[in-house]
Amino acid sequence: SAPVARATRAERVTPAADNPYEGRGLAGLRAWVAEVAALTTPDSIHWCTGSTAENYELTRQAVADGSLLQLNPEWRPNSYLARSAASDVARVEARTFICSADEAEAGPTNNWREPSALRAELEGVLAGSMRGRTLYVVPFSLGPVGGPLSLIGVQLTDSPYAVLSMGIMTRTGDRVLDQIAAGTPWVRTLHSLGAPLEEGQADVAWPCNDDKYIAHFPDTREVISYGSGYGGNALLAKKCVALRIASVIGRDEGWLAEHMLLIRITSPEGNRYHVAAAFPSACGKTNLAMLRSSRPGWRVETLGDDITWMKPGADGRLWAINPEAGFFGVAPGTGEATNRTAVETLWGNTIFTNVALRDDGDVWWEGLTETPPAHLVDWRGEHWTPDAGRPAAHPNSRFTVSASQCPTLAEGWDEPVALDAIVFGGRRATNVPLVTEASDWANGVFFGATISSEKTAAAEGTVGELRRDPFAMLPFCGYNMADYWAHWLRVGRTLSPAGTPKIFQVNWFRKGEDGSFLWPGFGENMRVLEWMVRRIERSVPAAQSPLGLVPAPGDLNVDGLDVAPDALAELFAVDRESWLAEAQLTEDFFDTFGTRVPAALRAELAALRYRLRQA
Ligand code: GTP
Ligand code: SPV
Ligand code: MN
Repeated sequence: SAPVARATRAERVTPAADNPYEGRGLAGLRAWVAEVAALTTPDSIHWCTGSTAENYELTRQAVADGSLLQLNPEWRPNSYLARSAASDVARVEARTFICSADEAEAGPTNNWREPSALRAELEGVLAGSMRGRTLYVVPFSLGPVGGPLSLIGVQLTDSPYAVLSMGIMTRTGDRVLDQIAAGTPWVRTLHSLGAPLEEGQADVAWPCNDDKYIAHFPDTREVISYGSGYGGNALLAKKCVALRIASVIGRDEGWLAEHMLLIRITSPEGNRYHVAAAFPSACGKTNLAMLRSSRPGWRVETLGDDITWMKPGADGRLWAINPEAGFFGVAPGTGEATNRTAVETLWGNTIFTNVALRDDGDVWWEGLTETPPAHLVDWRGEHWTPDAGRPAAHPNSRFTVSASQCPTLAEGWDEPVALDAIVFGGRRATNVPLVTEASDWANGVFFGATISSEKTAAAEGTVGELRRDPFAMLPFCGYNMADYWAHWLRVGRTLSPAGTPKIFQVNWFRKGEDGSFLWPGFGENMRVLEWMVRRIERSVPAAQSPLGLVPAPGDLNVDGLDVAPDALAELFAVDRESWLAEAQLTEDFFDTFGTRVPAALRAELAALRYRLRQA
């Protein structure tokens, strides 16, 4: 097994004394639940066991009360559609807070709030907020229960939808309670929809509140979320714990919590390689994680599609797991031609959110089929025809499904794997080449730190706007981003030279003058992975570009590919003037972090400018 071990309590930075509940076993958990119940005043408390019978009963109730719509079991067995409130469709970054004691520790990219002040504000809104509802206690494990890189927590929530989704996305239930009883440290997360029900008041299908808070207390490893029932705002194990809180724990314990997919590539020779890749939200992680190779003999298997934790092992390699147990994937654009593996994964046992409903009781979204059905009920519940002039599914509509249903799930997927490569990418219509290889770890960290990407529908805001999204972690890093870069550099120094993963940058989204994508993407991305593997194997040399190493002429296999030679040239074109302008923007960006920016990254920027200025 992998030479990685979990930090012991003694190695943890947070002393148990800071947390009045931790280390007291179930008594500590019960004390916290009682305190939250006294504040939020639910009608009842339900301790989730994670059993099939419980899942059945919760689902039955949700269908009965109209919060879930059962799909036609003939087409989609045990599958459901949830339609959210129109105002609650994505992560709310402006209402996401990092409440470290010291403002500078949260850094300029996070919204900081003074912890005790925000705690007091939250106590105000939480008071009585679960009236008329049930408080569910959901113990969860990120990573296999008791695994070497695993972390456990508990989510308290008044949302049955969150309970059912957490049951898919994480390992839940009694076996986690056993861990708490045994004294394992755990993370507290509290979630309220902020929609109390008065005596006799009828409920709505998607309760929520216009006032939202997604608050993180990194010093006490704690999350409080109020007002939203959607995705990363409400399934607190996911972005809140597995990224924002875990990134802080990783900083303190010497590991990394990343917004990355995780795959295994098998070459025609039968050699296996493990690759983690960070792309911003809705920029292709699930698709690459489920890639169907267009190249004979090459195979990709899925380990994870959104989050990867990685820790240096005693052997000098970087060991990785996917801490999740399911996929919360973007529906639009998922079809037979783009991601057949996802389509097959979704055969049943799936919760769909904000997709369209077909007349035959099945689901549909833009891109599932080329031609839309003649009539649908759209994500808002309104009649829809192809001439409606608006999408039938919300652009951030999603599916929630167990990883176990994925036909390409890698054997032993929940065991740690040693990484051979790390990939960074973004959605860039211009400038960024199809693939570039970093010269070393520090150069790769510079790639990660300088990602910019066009905004997508995964968060509220203007779609298409270019923004910096370092390591695809802009919305997910629980501490100062510049300290996080320093941490990456530090982790790199603990790896052995041979055990250090190669780092690459990719961009599947470059566009030609006519506005269409220059690269076919999806299964054809295998060609880029193939080149990476040949580089890992040291079986091909690379060519130099000012940005880094690129495929030597002929080394990127484009046999049988419908890409014109000038399109290929355009995919790798480096416009020095635009790149010098980008370098200036990078400097401006670095300056927002002041002296915390690691000197190694300043040096990388200087070296890039030097290379760009050479004729
Ligand atoms: P999150 O779950 O939000 O973190 O998103 P993600 O990174 O997993 O993105 P996902 O794979 O769901 O892709 C988002 C969108 O990008 C979908 O509409 C895809 O069809 C599209 N997409 C993914 N890969 C490619 C590609 O190689 N080329 C092009 N043109 N589009 C792609
Ligand atoms: C993302 O936005 O990166 C997602 C969806 O994966 S959410 O869980 O809402 O964060
Ligand atoms: Mn994501």
